[in-house]
Amino acid sequence: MSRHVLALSGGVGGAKLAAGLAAVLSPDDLTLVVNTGDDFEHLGLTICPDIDSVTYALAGLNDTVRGWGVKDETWQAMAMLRALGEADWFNLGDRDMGMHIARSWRLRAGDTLSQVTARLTGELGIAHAIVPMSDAPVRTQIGTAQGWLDFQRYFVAEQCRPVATGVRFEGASDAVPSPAFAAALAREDLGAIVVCPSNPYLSVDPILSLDGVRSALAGRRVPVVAVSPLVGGASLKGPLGKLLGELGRPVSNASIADHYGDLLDHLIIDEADAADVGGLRDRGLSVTVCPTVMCHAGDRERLARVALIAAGIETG
Ligand code: FO1
Repeated sequence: MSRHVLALSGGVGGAKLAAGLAAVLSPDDLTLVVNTGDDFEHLGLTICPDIDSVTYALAGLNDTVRGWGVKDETWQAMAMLRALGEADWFNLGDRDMGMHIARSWRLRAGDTLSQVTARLTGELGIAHAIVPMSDAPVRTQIGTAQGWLDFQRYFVAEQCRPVATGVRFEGASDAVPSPAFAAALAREDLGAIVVCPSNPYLSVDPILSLDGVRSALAGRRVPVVAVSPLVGGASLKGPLGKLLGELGRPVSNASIADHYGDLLDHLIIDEADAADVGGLRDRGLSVTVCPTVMCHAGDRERLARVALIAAGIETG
């Protein structure tokens, strides 16, 4: 039976649905492919913010108030770095720092990002496959009046203030999907693709930009279901609304649907945007309207079940 689910996720919002999918699907039935376009080298460490967000969410370690990093975090290493005059624009908690140290030395010892991620998620007791989109470096950059800014420079250091004139994914066209991503794309029992409620331009596009991914997804002819990251015509968190405006597109579910284009079969939108249904159906899309804000584990699981029902996957 075709019941394997391939989910594409970015960080914070995507990680919540990823955790919901992991709660309702067995490890055999789910591959979580995570954006690595936000990754960067900082203070000698390789930081993979979206892999971290998904990992911490599945391990129950995520800080739900801050939205990123580890809960009950302390900041002693950061205070010492500051005292030593090192860069302090990017905050690394003590426990989080352990993750970056473990990842960085293993990468330097020659393991691939896939191998390191499998090891570290396993050590945290996660049975589901969290896989980087690629083992090759891909770097999201935002075009601004100051030139192209690396993603974390734009997002954290500049707080998304510069007007965006474009987005590019350095290295994507030469980067192939990671082995586990490629294997999931080729699985005989692939039943559905779920696009988590991550920023389509900044978090999902890097995945779709990898060599051969768009055509492989389209070629599978399985339902592609996306959860819109918009709620009430605005982004819940992050720069999506601002970015859409700056790129000359309306902040609406129509823009999300247009962006994914033919790839998408079904869009799940928030009940606050129920008025969008007619326009989306006129584009030939199936639409589900439901609450999409995920505050608690129950919300995440409920939305995961809605996405799986839309994709025709039984969850028992
Ligand atoms: N986001 C911030 O807004 N400020 C930070 O200082 C920051 C540090 C950080 C450290 C590790 C990590 O895994 C994520 C971190 N994030 C921080 C979040 C991250 O910049 C973004 O949420 C993602 O890149 C967007 O998905």
